[in-house]
Amino acid sequence: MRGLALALGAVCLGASVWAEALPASMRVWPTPQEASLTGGESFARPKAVALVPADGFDAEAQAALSAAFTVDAAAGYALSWTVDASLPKEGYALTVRADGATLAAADGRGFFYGVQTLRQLLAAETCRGVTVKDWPDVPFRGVVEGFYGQPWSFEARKRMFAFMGEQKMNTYIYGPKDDPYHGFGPKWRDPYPEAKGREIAELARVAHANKVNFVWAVHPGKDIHWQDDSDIKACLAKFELMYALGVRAFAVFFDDISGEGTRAEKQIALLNTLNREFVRKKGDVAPLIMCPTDYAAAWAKGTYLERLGAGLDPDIQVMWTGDAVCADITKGTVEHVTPRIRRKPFIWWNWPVCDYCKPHLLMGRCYGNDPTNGPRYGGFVSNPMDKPEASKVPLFGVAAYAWNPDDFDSDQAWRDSIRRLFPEVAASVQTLADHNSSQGPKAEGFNREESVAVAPVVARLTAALDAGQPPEADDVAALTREFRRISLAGVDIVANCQNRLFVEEVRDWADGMMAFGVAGAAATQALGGQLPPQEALAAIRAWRDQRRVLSERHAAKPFSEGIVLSSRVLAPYLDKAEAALRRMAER
Ligand code: 14T
Repeated sequence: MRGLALALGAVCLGASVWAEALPASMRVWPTPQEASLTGGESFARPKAVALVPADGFDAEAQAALSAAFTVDAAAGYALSWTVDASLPKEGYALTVRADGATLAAADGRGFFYGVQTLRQLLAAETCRGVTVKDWPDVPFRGVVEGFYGQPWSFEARKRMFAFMGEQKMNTYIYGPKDDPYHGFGPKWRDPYPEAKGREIAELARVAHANKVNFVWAVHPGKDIHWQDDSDIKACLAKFELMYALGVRAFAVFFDDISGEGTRAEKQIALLNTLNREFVRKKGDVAPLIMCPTDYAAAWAKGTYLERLGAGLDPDIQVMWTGDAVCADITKGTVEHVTPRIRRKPFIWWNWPVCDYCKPHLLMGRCYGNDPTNGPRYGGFVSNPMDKPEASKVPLFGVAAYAWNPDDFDSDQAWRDSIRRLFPEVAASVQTLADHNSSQGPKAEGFNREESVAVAPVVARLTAALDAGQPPEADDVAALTREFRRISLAGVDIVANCQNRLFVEEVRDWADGMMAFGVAGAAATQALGGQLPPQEALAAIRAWRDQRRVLSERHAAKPFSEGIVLSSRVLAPYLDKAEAALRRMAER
């Protein structure tokens, strides 16, 4: 929409313009496709709303409305709603005036999303007249719990579904590698133990209450045998069990396997049977999704994808991670895969997953995906960290990108996500996120940016060190200040953050920030001649000792390793500074 927004300029405030023009307190995320201020006086936030007509409104939309406002037939502020079948799927048209609001949509999700927008527009104490026309550019948007390691907890998933509904994400795919009943081993055939089955039923229910499709994935390929149809029957039987628990969406994964399970023709036969004998016959089940064995261009060398493309029923969705396992989703990678699989790819984006770089916290901004790809995607889901609350910062950006890729403002989404998720400690969480986003060297071509604001300062300081020249005083002051910010941010988060589940997840990193920041500030001051090198070396030693303790503490948790802080810019700087300070101390 960007070009249009610029062309129409003053006539209609396009979405990207409007995001800047409105106060942060009135900003809507994900950024709507079309929005404009309608002028008129500002008005006080209505606390009570009368729904007109009172009956027949989408049940989940009504629950969302009741969560944000007092819904009362006698209230002076009316929300009038009508069905408009001409509006796009999941889209809505919303007008907010001083004396009331109108909402039109073609389907339940449209009404639900309209209410989510209304809630944000009326969040500030003073409101303005606005009209919004909005719809998603990508039909399926969400999360694939598809990582190795500690699966998310039952409680964490339910909280995630509420967050996803607010962010207009409609798809959650259940596929943790370490749930043996999902598969990736022989147990995929077995029914869940009763208590686990009840949890899945409750998860499906809570997902649906937030307009999220709960997609249950099976991963049968590690030990599947194709000699007879017994494993096809086993798969159908497992789907029936999951259906009985309330699951209405399914996927089959064939990633990260070798041997028999990888055979394209056999996979096609299984998928088409599930599609024809189960999905289509049920009538109330969402389109089947499959993750191919060759899910990235780096893997896909033979004719496997072409065979899937020709053989799979056209209503089966096929996943794709890009040119590599972890990669930016470029126009090129989508254009590479689309003709091969003969359908739009359903993107499995491997960010911010950290199962391959466990000591790192990935809290950076969402960036790198092509803004024009929206119409080219069948779906877009993100594989997150094993830390669900911390993942909400990256996922907020993913939700905004997937809803409206060409109006996506990466930096704004990142900063707003932190302000909205952690209002009482936003500056400190921003500092944590500023310096903890890189996966370290293991990410190869996909290493995320980190410490962006101070990176040039660090570059100048290390260049001076290498040249044996004294550092600039301004650089010393700026970096010292940033290290001090870091040392206080961790303490602030642990002491004051109201989301204690988040604190639990990031505790070992946050606890390290004090000693790390003190060491960095001391080292920088010593390089600037403001502190004896011995004192800075002692602070660095104290940080290294503490990191060992915190790493051991963290590694004691299941599936965990140690912790690493600020691996891309600041930790290498500290190593370099330490070596230089040793030489200074010896003189
Ligand atoms: F299914 C795929 F799209 C996929 O990404 N599979 C796994 C996934 O479970 C994991 O979370 C992700 C990130 O580590 O990458 C895939 O797993 C791999 C990838 C590798 F390149 C496992 C080992 C590898 F060598």
